[in-house]
Amino acid sequence: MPVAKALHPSHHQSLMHEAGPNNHFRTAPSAPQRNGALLRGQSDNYTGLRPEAKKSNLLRGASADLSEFIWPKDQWPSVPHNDFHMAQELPTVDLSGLQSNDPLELEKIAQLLVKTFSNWGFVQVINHGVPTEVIDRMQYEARKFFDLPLEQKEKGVAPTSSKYEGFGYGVESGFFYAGKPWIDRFQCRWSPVCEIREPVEKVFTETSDAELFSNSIEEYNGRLDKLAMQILELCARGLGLPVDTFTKPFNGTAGDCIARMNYYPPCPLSSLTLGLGAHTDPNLLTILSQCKVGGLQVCKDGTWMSVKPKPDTLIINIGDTFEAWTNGRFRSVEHRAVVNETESRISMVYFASPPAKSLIQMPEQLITPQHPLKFRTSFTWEEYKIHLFKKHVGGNGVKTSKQWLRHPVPISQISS
Ligand SMILES: O=C(O)CCC(=O)C(=O)O
Repeated sequence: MPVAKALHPSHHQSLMHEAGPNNHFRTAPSAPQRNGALLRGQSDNYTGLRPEAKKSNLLRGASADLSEFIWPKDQWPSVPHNDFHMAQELPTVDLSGLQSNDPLELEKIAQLLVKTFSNWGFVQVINHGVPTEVIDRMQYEARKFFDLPLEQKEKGVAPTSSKYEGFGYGVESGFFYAGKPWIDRFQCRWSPVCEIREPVEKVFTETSDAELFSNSIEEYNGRLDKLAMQILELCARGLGLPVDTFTKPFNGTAGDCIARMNYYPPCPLSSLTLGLGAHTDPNLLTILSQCKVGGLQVCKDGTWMSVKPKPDTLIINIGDTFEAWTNGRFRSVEHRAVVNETESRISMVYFASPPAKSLIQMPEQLITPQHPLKFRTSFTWEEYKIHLFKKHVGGNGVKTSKQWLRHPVPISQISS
């Protein structure tokens, strides 16, 4: 099987590889060549766009020639969405031992997770306990939602400065990076209070459709609450800490958690744009499932790699808060979403964080001569969130806000 090492954009910006029909690699035309027709047809409003894209509110406010979606050249995807021929693959951990409760099995899984979170910041898990039907139903309902006419979906846009700001249907402008992202979205607060039903009831004309959609979100995310707690316990175990180290602040609740659905319609500018720019997640732990179309890319030691969609597999990644909590033992790693010209893609993302006011205290055992203190020893998610939103300027805002976590002094001594 041919193996190609993905090139970092700064190394080879114009060289693109695509998997050919027989899995051989051929050099794809350069981005301007591939997208030339669209660029030349600038006066021809949105020709070349598929109906799925026209149905999305990503075009709201965009100028007719789509140039707002063209990102700076150094950020053009160097690896296409379906190039999975990487020298290494994101490690997979089998969680079936979780059901057995056998301490030896649990220890084995815990060690694997710790190793993977330390090296990659990401892991794929199988036999995770979330039934296939629950994931499939969620995917199906999400697709049904994004397939609705735009004017219908826009009934679920939260008015700015309402308590739902940033939630409901649509992408808030804060997520603009160096270019406009090719993405459509629905998100809601999942806990402490589930705020899904209000926007959903406005969107669907049939009450039964609203019920089905809301029920599937509740079922899916309820399962992920359980999985998130199991992963946190395994992480503590694997780091040699009391098993409840990372779950204690949750105090039996599901914490402060967001449920998001991303929709990336086919994009005629796919080699010049991104669905989501490179970013790390600010929260504690993220659990993602993607449909059968690839698009998630993880930056492994400076090289972008595509994560191949696999049935029944969930992807878990460490957020900035967990990186800080573990004094950097776990890595919060940059990732992004690339788009493609022919197929729409859905990803469903669950963002877990401890309850806003619970104290996150770095375990002393994680500060050693080999691992000197690099992050704050104590903070609350609320404090970090306030800082994040104050400084938030899209993906770059998250990057600079991350510095706030890197103050290895007690919070009381830091002026914000
Ligand atoms: O769609 C994806 O695969 C990535 C989603 C993501 O990173 C996000 O929603 O923050």
